[in-house]
Amino acid sequence: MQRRNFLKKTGLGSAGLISIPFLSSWSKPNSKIDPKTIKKPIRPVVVCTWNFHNATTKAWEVLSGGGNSLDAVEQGVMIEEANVNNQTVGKGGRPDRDGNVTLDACIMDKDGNCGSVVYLQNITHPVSVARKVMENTPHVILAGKGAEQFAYEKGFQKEDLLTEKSKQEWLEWKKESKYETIINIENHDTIGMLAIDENGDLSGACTTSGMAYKVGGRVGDSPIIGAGLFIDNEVGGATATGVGEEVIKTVGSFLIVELMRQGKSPQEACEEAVNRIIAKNKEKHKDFQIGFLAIDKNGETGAYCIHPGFSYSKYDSTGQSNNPSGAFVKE
Ligand code: SD4
Repeated sequence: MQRRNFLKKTGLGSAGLISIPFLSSWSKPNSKIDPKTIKKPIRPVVVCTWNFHNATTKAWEVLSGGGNSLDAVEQGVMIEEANVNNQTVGKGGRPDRDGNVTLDACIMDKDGNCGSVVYLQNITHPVSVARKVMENTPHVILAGKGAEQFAYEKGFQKEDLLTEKSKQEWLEWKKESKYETIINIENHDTIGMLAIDENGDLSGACTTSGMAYKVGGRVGDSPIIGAGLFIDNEVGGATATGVGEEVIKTVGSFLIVELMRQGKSPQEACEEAVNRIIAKNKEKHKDFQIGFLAIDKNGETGAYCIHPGFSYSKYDSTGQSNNPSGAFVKE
């Protein structure tokens, strides 16, 4: 609504129609594009999973200052990695069943370069280690001790990530040691962020401490390129939150980007990805939360989830909003 008003005010709505170069790469050679359906791209723009306003605010600072989308998503998600009150990301994250906080993160740029760390311990900013993997090594993924050693070589400091709060909750959990996912509590708050800078280039990042009290060694979808995050600068990007096992099985973020390439809107693509998961888990899906968030090259966004409660934060030139695109909850 806010954006519509802005477009009206600035005359960028139906009047300022322009052609979009990327369309040429995925439209069929003989297909006719109605110029009336082509809107001026919204840029810069940033979106992230959940209500992480501080994270989108930081990313927006970078973008509105002329910064690129890669710096924006890295610096944006770092806010939550350092936020000890977020018990699903970075420092303060809930530990695995043995009391170890193990982090997963990845980052992907406009050229399809990507870096990822899995099962990383003692480092508050896994996304920045992932970026170093992308930029300073010929590899994509570093795991565990090797990733940690690499981080120290790159100057990252060793820190104890287990806060007193998370420790006490874990000790409480240990009394029963019963593992079950709890919708909207235990698997909540992973941050996946997607941004388009003023050049129209896309980047994304995703970072998490994963499922609370997971089996030691477990890695979720968040650091897996194509599952927790995927970016294609010609088409758009997608990211996921929730039960990572199900997202990995459907390669959810890649699926959404490919569906957008075939012409689906971000909203339709997210719905299709969620519905495929539901179709494979006719009863089981009632017990888990999964949310997808997507953006297309035009800056249009969409989101969908299995249970109510999923939200996302968005920042563009019209300002900041939460759940901006209306209903997206699958009951
Ligand atoms: C995982 N997808 O490790 C993550 C958890 C998550 O909000 O998204 N939490 O499976």
